[in-house]
Amino acid sequence: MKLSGVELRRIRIPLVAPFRTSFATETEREVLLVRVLGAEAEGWGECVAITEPLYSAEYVDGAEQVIRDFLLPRLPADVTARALGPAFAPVKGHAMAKAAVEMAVLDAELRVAGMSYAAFLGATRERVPAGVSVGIMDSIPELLDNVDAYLGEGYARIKLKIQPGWDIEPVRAVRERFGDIPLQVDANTAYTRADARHLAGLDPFGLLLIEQPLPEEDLLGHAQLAEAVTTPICLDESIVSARAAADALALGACSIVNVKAGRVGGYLEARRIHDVCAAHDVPVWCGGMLETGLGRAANLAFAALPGCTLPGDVSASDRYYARDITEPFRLEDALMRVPSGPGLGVEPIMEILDDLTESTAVVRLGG
Ligand code: OSB
Ligand code: MG
Repeated sequence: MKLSGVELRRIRIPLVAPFRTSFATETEREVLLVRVLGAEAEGWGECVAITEPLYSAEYVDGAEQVIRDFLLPRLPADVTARALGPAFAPVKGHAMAKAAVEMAVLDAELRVAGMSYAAFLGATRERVPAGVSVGIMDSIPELLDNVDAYLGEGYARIKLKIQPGWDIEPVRAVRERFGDIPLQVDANTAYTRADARHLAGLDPFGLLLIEQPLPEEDLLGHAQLAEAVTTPICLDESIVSARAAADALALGACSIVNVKAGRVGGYLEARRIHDVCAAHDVPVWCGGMLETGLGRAANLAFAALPGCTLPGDVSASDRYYARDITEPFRLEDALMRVPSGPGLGVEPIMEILDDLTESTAVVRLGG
């Protein structure tokens, strides 16, 4: 596929409510969108990097610069998503930047081929259950009200963000009020190896998993923690590639894997991680980064793979945004429908998108 140019578009989109994690309180997302302009089709990609380098080393301004200065000049004249891995390999890191370009190229490529993301990835379901990630709140009553509302809307699984000082008590309160619901927690690296005994305090609550308690680099620490607690360990930040996933499993650092295509350089690598985990009978679920409808469409395709046996952080549009940039995704009878049209199966609504756009730059390519 020959491309005439690539548009790098920055939007700012308000969240319906502040989303507080151990590393940031987000009230809006600054999103970088990548639009590839092909002769037969265009394609859209969404970069999941956030404003500041607090989740991982990447951040949105850096991702934009890396795409413009180091990735676009490396695009083959006749580009396919499969060719991007080798073309981008000399550039170290910057998985979210690479993933955004891959997502757009794959969208365009699949539109030309008349194939959906879901079919391309090997999805086996048309609908998937939805989990919801619940931020840190100012009080337990506020948390319980939020969880109550999400359960009422049909979410199949609740994930509580935790950090030191907001962990055992919120979990206890949710269990006491809502009983045996599917419940898990995410620490975003907020603990240390010295917290093993404290984290074992979560064991009596029968959680599905604890996500990323220790720093990204600390695979050995997670393996040691897995010996000290009965709650299954799930890794998010640490799983930066299929090789990292295989290493983590070999070390016993986790028994469940969160996959985010952005974190691992794109959907092709995400699919490889899914396959590594499936070969080890390790459950996978699709993580989220508060994506707009574009990123959500691709996440839903991934969440429909056979190895994604736990509900993902793939919630309805209105959990994040009052006005999404695509037709909103909704819960239908407590399930999310996986897009089936060519490519992502959704397009941005240009009036809304233009309204939210802060800047647009077009890079012309040789083709
Ligand atoms: O760790 O899963 C995470 C959002 C931003 C950065 C990191 C994470 C998250 C979420 C949101 O938990 C999940 C979602 O998109 O619903
Ligand atoms: Mg996480």
